Amino acid sequence: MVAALRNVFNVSRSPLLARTSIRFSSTASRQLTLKERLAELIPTEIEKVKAIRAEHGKKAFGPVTVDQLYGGMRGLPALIWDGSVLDPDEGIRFRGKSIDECKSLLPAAPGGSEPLPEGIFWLLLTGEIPSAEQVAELSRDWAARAEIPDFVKEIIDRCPPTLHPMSQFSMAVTALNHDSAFAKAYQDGVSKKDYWGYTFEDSMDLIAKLPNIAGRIYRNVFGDGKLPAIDSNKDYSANLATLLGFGDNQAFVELLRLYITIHTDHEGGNVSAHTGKLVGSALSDPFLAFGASLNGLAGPLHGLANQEVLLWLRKMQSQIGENATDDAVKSYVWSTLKGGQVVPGYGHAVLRKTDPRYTAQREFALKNLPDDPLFKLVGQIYEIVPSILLEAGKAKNPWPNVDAHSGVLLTHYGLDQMQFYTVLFGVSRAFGVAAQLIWDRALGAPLERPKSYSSEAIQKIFKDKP
Ligand code: HAX
Repeated sequence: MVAALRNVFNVSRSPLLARTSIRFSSTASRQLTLKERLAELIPTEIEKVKAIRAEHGKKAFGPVTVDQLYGGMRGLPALIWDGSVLDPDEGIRFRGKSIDECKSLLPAAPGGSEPLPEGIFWLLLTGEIPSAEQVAELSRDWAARAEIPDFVKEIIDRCPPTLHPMSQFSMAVTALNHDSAFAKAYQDGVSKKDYWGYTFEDSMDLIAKLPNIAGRIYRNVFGDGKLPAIDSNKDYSANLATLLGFGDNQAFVELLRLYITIHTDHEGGNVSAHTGKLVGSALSDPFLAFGASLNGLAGPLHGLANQEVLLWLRKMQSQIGENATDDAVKSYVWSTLKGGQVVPGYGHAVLRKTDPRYTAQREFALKNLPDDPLFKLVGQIYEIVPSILLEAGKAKNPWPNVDAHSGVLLTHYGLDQMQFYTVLFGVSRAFGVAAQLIWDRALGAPLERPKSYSSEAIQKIFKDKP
């Protein structure tokens, strides 16, 4: 305890902490800020990793097959990330906690019941459940950092409305690198052991500025370009909802809290998380690293699938009508597969059961919009698609993933511009990528550089070997 307090005191005098909104206080009752708590945890974690490497570092971790080299590295053990772990059958656990446990343990807003995303960021970083006060302080801190530079506003305003919102989003996030604390500190010759503190500051700025960026893109492309101000008394999701024009709808605000929480992280190997980690390993700052993540998230096999699901559903409705029979839906699904396309929102590279993020959204829908026609269609499709995918015989997982459901909920509340859906996924994914970047810098993660082989080399290596 004494050591911990001494640690807090030392950290509070660091210039890095000068930018956090809680200052060191002599009152014993003040709770630690996220950065102070991290500063306490990092030395122990460094020792833990050292010990693991000393004991197990030279041990083999299972075979690698040639199929894995050609097959998108599926299942290849290659990364360490403690924030979340994905079990093929059970789905995601954030620091060991299931979505249901997060929903019951993480603080909710006064009068609300969904978890505040501020809480899952704390959990991802520390493995601990924050108090309501600590979460409220994060809301205030993010609101205080939310303003974006004028030149970033200009970049967004100059984009043609026909440019996909994800391209605008990635451009604006990349441009934030102009003010990166990490990039500046690196140029100034900062020591490696201090990297994490600057990465933390950039990550906090990144997350804080995303509502203003996302809101501006939304209002420019789909509205009149006018944006309300961030309210320093509101939580992150309430502010984002206000910027999008839905701040008065409490059910929508609650949906956003749940949405962001469950989309934050999905272990380390998915395209957006891994891209952020990879680019960050070159000591690119969090804005550059997360800009790259967004470009991966914008692909239709990853985050763009939520847009694709809605487009697919709308096309289905236009072809077979709104209250189509099961048989009509079945033949539409088959026509998708026979056309050489995927059924968006179904299948997964790791999961082998229904995605619990799908289930969490379904539970929200059952509570808040049980009679919504599109929700009913999603339920009807759930009864039909898995057996067709099984019969088609290719997909290893015939069950729905997170993207099969999210667009329907957003549409219900009037956010029916499906090209924007992946931007909301991107806002959420920043939490997981940022947490990973902070820990990577704290633990001194090296440059990522796996080995690639030519096909000729594979043939030579296995020549004469059965
Ligand atoms: N519809 C049709 N075919 C599918 C399919 C689907 N939903 N899911 C997989 N398949 C096919 C694959 O295209 C592949 O075909 P080929 O052998 O011809 O290449 C075959 O089944 C084997 O694929 P798999 O091993 O089961 O799946 P992968 O790990 O290769 O890919 C994907 C996982 C998520 C990309 C895949 O299931 C897919 O394309 N799903 C539809 C798109 C989607 O919903 N993406 C979002 C995933 C969740 C996510 O990341 N959200 O951000």
